Amino acid sequence: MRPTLLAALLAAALIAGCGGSDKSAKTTAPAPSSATTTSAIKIKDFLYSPDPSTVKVGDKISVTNEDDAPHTLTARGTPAAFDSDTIKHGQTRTITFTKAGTFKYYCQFHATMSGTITVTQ
Ligand SMILES: [Cu+2]
Repeated sequence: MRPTLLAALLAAALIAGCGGSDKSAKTTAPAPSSATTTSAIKIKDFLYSPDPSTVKVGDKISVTNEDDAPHTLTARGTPAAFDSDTIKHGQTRTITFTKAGTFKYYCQFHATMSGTITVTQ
């Protein structure tokens, strides 16, 4: 009886398989391209934007200060992994990122200003 039962089950499975409406296979969306990287950070109203941001090792970011007060974009830690130096109103400084990792940064003039940047390989 066992073989018969198996055959019956197989037949049932085949019928079920054939009878179904055509469920087209779900097309898998292509993986999103690697996270968009930041090429510019704006400082306005004592805020860094965008924040957090992402770059790749070797990338540059231009930092523009739209406030009247001077600012910096300086990595926390000693020695700082990067430092824009003083950016006055309307000025732009370029930072090149040479070390991978996630870095917190701040403004040397305004302790409340801070941000995070991730540098990927
Ligand atoms: Cu500042």
